[in-house]
Amino acid sequence: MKTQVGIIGSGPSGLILAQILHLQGIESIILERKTTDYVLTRIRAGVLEQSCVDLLRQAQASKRMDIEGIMHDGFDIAYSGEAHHVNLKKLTGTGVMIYGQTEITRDLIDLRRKNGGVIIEEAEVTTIENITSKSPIIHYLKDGVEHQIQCDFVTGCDGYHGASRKSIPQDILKTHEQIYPFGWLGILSETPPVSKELIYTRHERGFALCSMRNEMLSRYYIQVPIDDKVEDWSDDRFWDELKKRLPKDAANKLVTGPSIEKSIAPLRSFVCENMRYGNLFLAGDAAHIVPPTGAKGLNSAASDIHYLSNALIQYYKNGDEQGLDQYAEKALKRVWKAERFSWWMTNLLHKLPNSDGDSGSFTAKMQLAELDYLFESEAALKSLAENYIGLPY
Ligand code: FAS
Ligand code: PHB
Repeated sequence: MKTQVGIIGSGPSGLILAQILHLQGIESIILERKTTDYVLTRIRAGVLEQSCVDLLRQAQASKRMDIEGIMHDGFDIAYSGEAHHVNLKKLTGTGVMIYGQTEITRDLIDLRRKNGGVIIEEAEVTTIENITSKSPIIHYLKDGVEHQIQCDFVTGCDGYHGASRKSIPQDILKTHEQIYPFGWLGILSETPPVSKELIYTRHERGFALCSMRNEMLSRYYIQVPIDDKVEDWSDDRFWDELKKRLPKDAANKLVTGPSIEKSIAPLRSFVCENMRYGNLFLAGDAAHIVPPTGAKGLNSAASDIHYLSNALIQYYKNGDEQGLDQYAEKALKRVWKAERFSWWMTNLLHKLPNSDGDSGSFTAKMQLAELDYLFESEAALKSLAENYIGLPY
């Protein structure tokens, strides 16, 4: 089999790229090791930067988002029992869109099927051959049989555990990683959100986040030790712990209900600097991971796809390779700033090792001083706001 662009992974990175290339008449094949039904069971990101919204509109994949998405002009940060508002709209002129990654994936898979695009499901990519040649070959297993696809370019959109990054020779691979000693226990419940906008909470018991997907679908998270198991957390235990971490008025208003999804996500910061190797291009979680605190995971995947799709279109339309040659440098520049912001917000709001409670440690004092400064200085708050809505592409 042959195609122009071989895309490994049908998460948001692979699907958005395939759709934008399709609109330009550039052919691609998506290889996905799971079924698309399985991919649609994943509950992940919820907050979209305006640039990500614009990219989905450019991909003509925003019809349902433009109807069902909710624009938020700000969010709250609660600490020492009080909630403080971050007015994104006033500070930056824009807000963020609340629309679940699962819905984005659903919309893109529907579009792919409608325009006859190929997604080969349950196709596990094992190796990529001749990566530095003009026609790399993707090898994949399906129903126990080995297949291959020859392409001009391979895009590794296969997430942190995918095969593409592992195809880069170890002796040239350059990665950076920080693993946090805690995770996020998240639940989805068919209950009205506790507040109209998000509430990020710093509490001596640990971080908590109140988010949502729509007026009757709430998403909550609490920080838990990295070795906690989801079966250790009954719904009742979760709701009790969440209430202990929220400001009183939010805790009193909280509508609880049965969880329809419950999982623990580990937190890590990770960057692979080789976002290009030969004719293999990495994008999204295959190249970088952030702790979800700053809502930058999906949004950084979007900026990669913006740069990569433009570069591929430039190549196929005018034979110009400049975009491809500059891709890694351009994408990494924005990725590192998203990594910094996510790392900063994670260290600001989570219960960190050697910080026993509010008054007991220097670390906790630094967090509280930073939060006091944030809400006393418009300059500091504007800095947080411009990072949260997303730095320019
Ligand atoms: P994805 O991981 O979404 O997709 C990669 C795809 O490649 C998968 O479908 C996988 O099955 C497939 N694949 C892997 N190896 C393959 C192989 N060898 N062959 C074929 N296919 C292969 N971000 C936020 O902003 N907010 C959040 O709250 C948030 N929560 C998250 C929770 C979890 C548990 C995880 C893992 C991530 C979370 N993220 C969050 C980040 C997440 O949204 C990612 O940024 C986003 O999924 C990135 O999309 P992709 O790059 O497409 O990678
Ligand atoms: C979510 O709604 O899943 C969400 C929102 C904001 C974050 C992380 C996750 O920072």
